Amino acid sequence: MKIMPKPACPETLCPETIWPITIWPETICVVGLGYIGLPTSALLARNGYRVMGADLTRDVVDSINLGRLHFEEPGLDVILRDAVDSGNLDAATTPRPVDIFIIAVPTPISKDRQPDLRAVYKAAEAIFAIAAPDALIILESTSPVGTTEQLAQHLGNIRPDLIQDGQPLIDFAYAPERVIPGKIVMEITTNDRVVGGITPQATARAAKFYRSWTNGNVYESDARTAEMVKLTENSSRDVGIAFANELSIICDKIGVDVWELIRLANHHPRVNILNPGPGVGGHCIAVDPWFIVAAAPDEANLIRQARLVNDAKPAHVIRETLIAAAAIQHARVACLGLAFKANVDDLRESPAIDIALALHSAQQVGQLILCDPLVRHMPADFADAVGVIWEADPVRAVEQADVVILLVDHDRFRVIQQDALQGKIIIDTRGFWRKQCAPAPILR
Ligand code: SAJ
Repeated sequence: MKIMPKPACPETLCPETIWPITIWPETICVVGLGYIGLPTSALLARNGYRVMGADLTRDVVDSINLGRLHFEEPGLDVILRDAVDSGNLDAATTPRPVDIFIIAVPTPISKDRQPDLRAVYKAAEAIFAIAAPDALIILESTSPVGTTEQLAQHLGNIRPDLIQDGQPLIDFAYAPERVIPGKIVMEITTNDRVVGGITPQATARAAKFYRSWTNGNVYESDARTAEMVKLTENSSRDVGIAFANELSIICDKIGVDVWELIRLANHHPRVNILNPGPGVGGHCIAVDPWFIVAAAPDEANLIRQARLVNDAKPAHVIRETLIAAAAIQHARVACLGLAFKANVDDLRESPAIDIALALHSAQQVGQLILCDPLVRHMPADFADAVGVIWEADPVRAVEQADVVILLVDHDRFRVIQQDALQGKIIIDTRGFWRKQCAPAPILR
């Protein structure tokens, strides 16, 4: 692998790459090469930065060094391959000393719904061990308010030589990622950013860095506010989805078509209701609001309630499906879509998986057929499930079913013709067919 020498000035053109780009003098290390860290690394490399990525998983590192993506994300495969071929990006299992470190590791919640920051601290400690004075450490992982300040305090425990007059010699800033899976390449480049350092100098440095390679506005604040901005964005969306999900349950009870209801209500100039679904999945919206609840349990009542409403939605879908299945002897139920949302292959925290698992163990279901054209194999959750059919082709999945439950609105399901749905019970949790055709073949 070619390693580009650190250039003397940012005007140098890189002859090795296909991009007519500027080479930036600062070197970057991104710790955590998942859904955020890898696209960030590849795009930084494309923008002329010399980037090394660090990830604990050997397979991930090996596949990146071969220019291969280890998850699906539109448009990223080519960018990654070019970044590696250019010599601007390589990966290893441990970080190397650089000018700017970015932490992009997962921050899940524990069983008792407390933020689990072990990966952040592990990444930070690996960085502390090698960091030089004047390094900049940017935390991008969604984190509870105060985390960036706490990391700066923790530096003294690992590297007392990097503390002078009680202050860290390293700059620390928080700059949350805000990109949506499925559109990551575009959104990393164009979304506005909020950047907050623990000092004005750290804020200014981090802001300058993001302005050098992204096109959106970069808004400067302090670390605590930037941390809360991120949690607020995802909580706002969760509360909005909870409202839509609650409406859908109310509508099922009172016999109103929720999609028609929302379509009409949204014609009001100041109403914009989101879409109901089978529940909220993914590793962000279903998790981050709990960080606010953990910090202010007596105050965060609406935020907690929204989480509970969204978490309860899969049970409602299961109930509805079992009522439908009970009307048919040995009912064959096809679940269309297992990912946590449309057009991604990501199964993490997917309500569709929970629903499919519950249907598999229900006696009303004679045969369960699973279909997700973006997920290549039967998910591991069903490894021990006897008698479940994995069907890659949505048309064939529908053909075999008495009850069709649409759990994810993948574009690939558009191949299913209206005629194919005739005579079947359709449970359309996303309003997929409602949104794209009239009259809709909804039977509930
Ligand atoms: N969903 C609905 N109804 C809707 C919108 C979404 O049921 O109207 C469901 C989806 O199907 C999915 C879940 O909510 O199960 C979350 O999907 P999403 O598209 O709302 O969000 P994520 O988790 O893919 O990404 C979110 C984004 N946050 C916001 O839109 C405020 C993204 O910008 C963040 O960067 C990301 O979380 C993150 O990493 O925090």
